[in-house]
Amino acid sequence: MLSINAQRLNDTLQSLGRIGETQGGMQRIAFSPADVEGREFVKSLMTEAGMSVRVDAAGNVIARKVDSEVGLPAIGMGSHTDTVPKGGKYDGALGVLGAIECVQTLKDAGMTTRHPIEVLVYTNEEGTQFRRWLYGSRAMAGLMEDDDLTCVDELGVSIGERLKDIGGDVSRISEAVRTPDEFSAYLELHIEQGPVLHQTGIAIGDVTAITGRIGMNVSVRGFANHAGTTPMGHRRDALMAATHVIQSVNRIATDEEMCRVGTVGMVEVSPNAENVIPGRVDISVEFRDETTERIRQAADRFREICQRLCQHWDVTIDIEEIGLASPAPMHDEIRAFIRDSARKLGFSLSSLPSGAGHDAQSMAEITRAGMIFVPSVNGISHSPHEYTSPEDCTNGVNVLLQTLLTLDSNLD
Ligand code: HGY
Ligand code: MN
Ligand code: MN
Repeated sequence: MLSINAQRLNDTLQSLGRIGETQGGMQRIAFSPADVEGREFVKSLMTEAGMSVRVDAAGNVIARKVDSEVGLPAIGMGSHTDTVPKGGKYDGALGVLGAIECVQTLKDAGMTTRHPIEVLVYTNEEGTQFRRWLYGSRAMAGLMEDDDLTCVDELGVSIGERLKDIGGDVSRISEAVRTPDEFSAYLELHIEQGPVLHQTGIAIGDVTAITGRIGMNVSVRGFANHAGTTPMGHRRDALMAATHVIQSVNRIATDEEMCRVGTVGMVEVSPNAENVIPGRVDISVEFRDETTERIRQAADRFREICQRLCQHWDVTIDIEEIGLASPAPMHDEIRAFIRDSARKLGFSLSSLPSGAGHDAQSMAEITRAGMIFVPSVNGISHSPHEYTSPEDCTNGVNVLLQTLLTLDSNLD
């Protein structure tokens, strides 16, 4: 059975892992010079694998290989190369480099496919910039919202400017939309980013569904005043109120179990001086769950609590919803092919949901999508301690290759 070049895969993973690497972890933030360098490296591998490469208006890198003129829809594979701040080397990178390794392996073996193959590298999957996560894949799936075209970052630079840095063009973003007839299926290989596979000693995960997620920006406004002269009873302390807002996010997900997880990842205090009572606090809030209604119920409960806190602390609390990624079940037919491939290769296998979001949840809107997971050691991810062994990476890419080949011979 055809198998990939494990050494070459590991080499490319380590090479990409050196681009944007810092003492504290990976910093290949979307649109940064390191992101651009990482994209150029990946484009060079795509060309070497015999693919034609282009960048769409949303900045997505699209590599394509057509062996036959029959004109079938493409089989897509891919992921992202941008990272979170202080992130790991495998999140996204494995899916992109694994897909390229499959195409290179077919080329080395002189094998052709009935379907065109596309390898896709999506823009700003993490949403670290502009807080617009799954940006490129949502553009491809026709899921752009107004803010996606007009947002500006913390330096006041517009998304239009940033897209130009990676070859995109916000004025033509509708041209990035792909239609269902262009794809026969989409596969994404990804590290699990959770503990299940590693804890149970299972080699391959067949993903059942990808979690939904709501993101909100919460601004708590009080009144900045002198820390020494303002009596405790006369304060409108935005940070004191914010501590209760933050506690409520945790309580909604834990004690009240209204959704699977709730997280506050960013807090910005203003004016952030030790002798000034904080006048304003900006907080990021996200809730995730397998169903939209539970996500909505958590968000509604959160709004209710914030209303009460306003009165108690004499502050105002503005809640801006900045995005909702719908939960996405993976396609049964594609999942069956993934499980078959894993069994044919003799790997242990289990089916599990994804607590992380992925570009596959955008692609599931336009084609049959499936995801393959490999273990994350101790379930750690979005951290410099993120690690998946070379053997597990190789296993995942071999399952990706076998699934690609069976889809190619069985679909259409
Ligand atoms: O945040 C996520 O779920 C993904 O890693 N972008
Ligand atoms: Mn990812
Ligand atoms: Mn991630």
